[in-house]
Amino acid sequence: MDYDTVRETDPAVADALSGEVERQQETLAMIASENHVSEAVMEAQGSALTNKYAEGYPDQRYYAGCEYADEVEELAIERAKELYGAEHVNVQPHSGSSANIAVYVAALEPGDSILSLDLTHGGHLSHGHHANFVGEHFDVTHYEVDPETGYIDYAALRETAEEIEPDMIVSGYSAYPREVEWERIQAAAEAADAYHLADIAHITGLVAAGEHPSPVGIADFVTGSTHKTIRAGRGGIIMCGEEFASAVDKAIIPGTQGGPLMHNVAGKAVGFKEALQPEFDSYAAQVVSNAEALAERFREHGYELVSGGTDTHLVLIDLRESHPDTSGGDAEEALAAANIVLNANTVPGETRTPFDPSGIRVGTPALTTRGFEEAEMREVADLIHRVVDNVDEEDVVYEVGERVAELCEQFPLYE
Ligand code: DSN
Repeated sequence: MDYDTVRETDPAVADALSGEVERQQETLAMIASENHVSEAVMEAQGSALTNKYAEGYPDQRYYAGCEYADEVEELAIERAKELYGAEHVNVQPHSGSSANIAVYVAALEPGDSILSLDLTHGGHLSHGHHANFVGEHFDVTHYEVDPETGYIDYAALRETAEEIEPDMIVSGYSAYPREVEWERIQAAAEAADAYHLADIAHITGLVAAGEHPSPVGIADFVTGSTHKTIRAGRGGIIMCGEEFASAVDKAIIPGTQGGPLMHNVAGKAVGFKEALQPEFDSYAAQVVSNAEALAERFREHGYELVSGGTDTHLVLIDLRESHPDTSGGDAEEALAAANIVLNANTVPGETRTPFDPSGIRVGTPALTTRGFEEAEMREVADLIHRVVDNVDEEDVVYEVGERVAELCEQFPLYE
């Protein structure tokens, strides 16, 4: 990946692109929403389809010359249906957030009410945070996790749903380490006569591989992003029953988007094909085992984990008990200096600010793609612990960085 052709035209950008490949090669990507796609997915995303306008849907486009765009989109849809068992799939959302917005447009009127998880408890901006367009245009109430257990408080959720009778309940989360009980949320939605949107952005790969129960066929709408655990390149997806197909398709185009990013749709098609192979199931199982190994080792080091552990690809560490003088931001910065890249994250009952919260979120999808297994994950937990224990000790950070460099060399990317 030398970007020689880019270099001929634009050495500055070529340097940045090569630098990014090197950065990914030389760092441990532990941001739970990130992954490393295959070279095949990248090639598809960098293809000539970037030139093509294809507003509309296969065989119903507003432009001529869409025969290959149609082929690629049909393949992406067909494969997504096979992966998830969905009746209807739209692969055009530019991102998970765009997918959510389209669902709101398909099902709600401005001013309608949404019940969703609070951002600091693991929700997402596009679920109705007040600083987001969704929070501004809809009447949003938040549910929370149980402060004692860190699990979704399903009983309180249902109580709130029955009390406020929202038009939509949103489930599916960005920083929630436990399995989601879709049926219980669906029951609350039915009791309140509300739509149910399940946003599986983080766990698209786990759901596809059967490592997490699927909300498809339970919730009215299922959205996701395609670049996280599913490793199908940047973008979004919407799944629903036939009864909502037309509303969802119209909400994407002309409702909220113009021309689809057909090169990204091609990446999704290739990534979905990869996810249909048996090796992907082993990958997804390893992602979860690796997160469990990580969680166990953190517990051995005395860390407080939100919900006590994980069933998924991520672990959320609350530093307040174990390291009261170290913020999530301090930890993120020191770890980045040691080439371990993760993000500071709010935790339930947050007492600091969202800019420098009390936790760190750690994910295993990208390291698992590199070939890390439980033994390596335990060592990574040890390395993180050494840095978090010594955020101001440059020598320690340097030593950890040296070991990270060895691990990265041992598990190369994009050879
Ligand atoms: N930014 C993503 C995450 O890190 O969870 C969600 O879109």
